[in-house]
Amino acid sequence: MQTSATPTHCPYCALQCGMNLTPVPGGTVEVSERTDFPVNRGALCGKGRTAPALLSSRVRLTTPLVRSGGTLVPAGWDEALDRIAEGLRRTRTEHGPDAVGVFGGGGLTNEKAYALGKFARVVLGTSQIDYNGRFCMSSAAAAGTKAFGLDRGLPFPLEDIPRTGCVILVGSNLAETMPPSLRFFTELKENGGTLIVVDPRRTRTAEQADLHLAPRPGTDLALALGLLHLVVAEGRVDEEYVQARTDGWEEARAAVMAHWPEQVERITGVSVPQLREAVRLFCEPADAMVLTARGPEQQSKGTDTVGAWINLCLATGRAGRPRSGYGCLTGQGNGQGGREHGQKADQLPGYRKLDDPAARRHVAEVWGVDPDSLPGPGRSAYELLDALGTDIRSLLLMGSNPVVSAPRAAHIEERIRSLDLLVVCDVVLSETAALADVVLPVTQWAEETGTTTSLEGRVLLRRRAITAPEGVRSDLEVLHELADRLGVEKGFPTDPEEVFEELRRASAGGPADYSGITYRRLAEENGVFWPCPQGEPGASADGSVDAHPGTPRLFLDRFATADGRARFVPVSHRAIAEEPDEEYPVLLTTGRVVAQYQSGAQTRRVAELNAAAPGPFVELHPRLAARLGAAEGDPVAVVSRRGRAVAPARITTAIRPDTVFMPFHWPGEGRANTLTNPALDPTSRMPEFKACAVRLEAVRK
Ligand SMILES: Nc1nc2c(c(=O)[nH]1)N[C@H]1C(S)=C(S)[C@@H](COP(=O)(O)OP(=O)(O)OC[C@H]3O[C@@H](n4cnc5c(=O)[nH]c(N)nc54)[C@H](O)[C@@H]3O)O[C@H]1N2
Ligand SMILES: Nc1nc2c(c(=O)[nH]1)N[C@H]1C(S)=C(S)[C@@H](COP(=O)(O)OP(=O)(O)OC[C@H]3O[C@@H](n4cnc5c(=O)[nH]c(N)nc54)[C@H](O)[C@@H]3O)O[C@H]1N2
Ligand code: SF4
Ligand SMILES: [Mo]
Repeated sequence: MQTSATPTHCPYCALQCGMNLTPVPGGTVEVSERTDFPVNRGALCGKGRTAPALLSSRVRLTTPLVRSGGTLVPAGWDEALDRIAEGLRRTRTEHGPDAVGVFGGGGLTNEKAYALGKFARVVLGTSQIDYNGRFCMSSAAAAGTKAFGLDRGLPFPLEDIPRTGCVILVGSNLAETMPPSLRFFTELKENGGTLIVVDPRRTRTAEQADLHLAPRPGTDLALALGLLHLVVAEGRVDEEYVQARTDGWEEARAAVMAHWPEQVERITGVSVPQLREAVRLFCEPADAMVLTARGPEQQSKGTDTVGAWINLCLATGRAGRPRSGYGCLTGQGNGQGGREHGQKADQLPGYRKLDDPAARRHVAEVWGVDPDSLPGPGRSAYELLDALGTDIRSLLLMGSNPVVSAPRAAHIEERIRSLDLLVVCDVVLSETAALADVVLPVTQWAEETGTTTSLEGRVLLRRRAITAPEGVRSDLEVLHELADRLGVEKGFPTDPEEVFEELRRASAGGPADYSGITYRRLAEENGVFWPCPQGEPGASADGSVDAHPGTPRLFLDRFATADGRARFVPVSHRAIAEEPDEEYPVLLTTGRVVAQYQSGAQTRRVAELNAAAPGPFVELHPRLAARLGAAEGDPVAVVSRRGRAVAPARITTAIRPDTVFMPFHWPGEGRANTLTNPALDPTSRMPEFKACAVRLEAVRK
């Protein structure tokens, strides 16, 4: 047994905190501080600290399961893989290649995301692939691409935050969702900068703010327009910057002028003096930033909303400059890399577009296939899940648990149940895996090597620290075996470094260019920021070719558009898809708590985390609770047009009286997504997780 510590990264969120792992008896590891990684400098949240608990074979899958007579029973690998191959082949023969769907995840390493996308296009020949990142940062990605010509969540490292003058943090509760990152904001304030938090709830993050704006959920677009209106009215536009570095200001300005502060106050509930104060704090210092997270993004107008916040940055000259800029706080462990290498419906590796003939030619050549054989763009995540059992008859799922995390989840669960064949690769028997026809047990972070790309755009090496238990195989091995059984013997290596070498070539010349990055460099340099094209041979001291230093800061000289100028997007406010009415008078918003991760499939299996956050709840204001006659802890039913959920009341003045909040980490009666509205953003196809109309009912005990 290896006994020395292996430096690696956390399996959970996009901060990708560094940690050291030392093997201990019992097939698991001990976590210790890894201080050389600059993002967390050794600090970890409870999830990262307890992650090894899931390596123990008691809580995880260690043998394939196949459905037999209605129940899942243990099976050998060959039997399970043969059954999958046969089922997929049958679907394709009977219904065509697009009847097979693939669903991936932003937690998968770059190598897995790349291999999964290639598997769908080359082996299955299906266009029907998408992933859970669609539910995550897709609106910010769409808005960033429109405005800057490129989507990299943060165009600068987190270490720039303490050096700016003001940060507006829109709909992020990072004190709970990325706790070690709070340090950057504490340092900002120590340096004399100010923090503005925009959240309908006074969260732990909002408590740190110099100014907390608490808009009605789903009104961030109006809020941003109101602020920009005041910027114009108060003569705070940076005309020189707008002239030199942007296009489209006249149209955007015209759209903004229709949004009067008084009207914005009526829509958002944020008072005009507060709007003025926010503009003053944002505009007075030489530098400032806007950072968005899921609050404003998970809306049926998320793309326009983020566009409006970007407009605010552009009009005030706060983008593409040192210490100033717009950024999105990406969420999942590989939320950034997972959106770059081809598991998205419209995309090829290197952040290339599937409908771009040159991109198709380039990638087809790397894959050794005819460009014309590559399918076109497919459906977005919700649309794909909604088509299960109708157009799509079989689904291969890797790295997501949609029974808990998809909007309108009862309907999606029904769709999943109506499939001819569901295959789930997972480390545990998630709620979705429990519905599968075949479940394959796979290796996890500490048992396999791979790369992830953090929210900073920093490509990192996650290293294997221990040997996986007997009976489990890696996702790459699964794809290799299935490809082989479906007649593609070459092109699906099981060694992650070999996959990465191919990914480098496939991404070369694309927007997310990794061609200058190698495993060796990642090990030596503590990560490399993309784009990192391959240098000229001999350019580096040792004569190797990988000499490009990587790109920690983007857009300083020019934006990534054809002419180098950023684009304003003219946007106007519109209502949420489902406004409250007499029957459903209250707004529901959803989100996270610190001790649980996502659908909870992993963290609900960790005793310490479960003790800290044992179940769902409905957060509501005392006034709403009084009207309902509910006391703290009483069960409350929340009813929407999609269904009904019940959870204990958590009464607090920290939330607006017209809004209730539920975390989405639990299945069953308290499942928040039973209620949520799948109204989609027209551009990003993001569902409206953050606002729908509900009514509350007291539940007799
Ligand atoms: N503990 C924990 N950490 C995580 C995760 C987890 O599940 N658990 N998941 C990871 C992932 S994938 C992601 S995407 C990130 C998400 O990280 P965050 O975006 O910080 O998480 P959320 O709690 O979904 O939403 C943030 C805040 O948005 C607010 N909000 C709700 N509606 C609105 C609105 O209309 N406007 C505005 N401005 N705010 C609103 C909520 O009150 C909430 O406090 O976290 C990552 N880290
Ligand atoms: N109401 C509401 N719903 C939401 C959100 C919200 O704010 N509100 N947020 C949305 C967002 S931002 C996100 S990102 C999604 C996330 O929701 P999900 O997509 O459900 O994400 P996870 O719970 O992380 O699911 C990952 C699954 O893959 C497994 N897994 C982990 N690592 C691996 C691996 O390497 N290989 C394989 N094969 N499996 C692995 C885990 O055990 C788990 O079962 O939820 C979305 N749903
Ligand atoms: S903040 Fe995120 S990356 Fe860091 S330890 Fe917690 S879950 Fe892991
Ligand atoms: Mo996410």
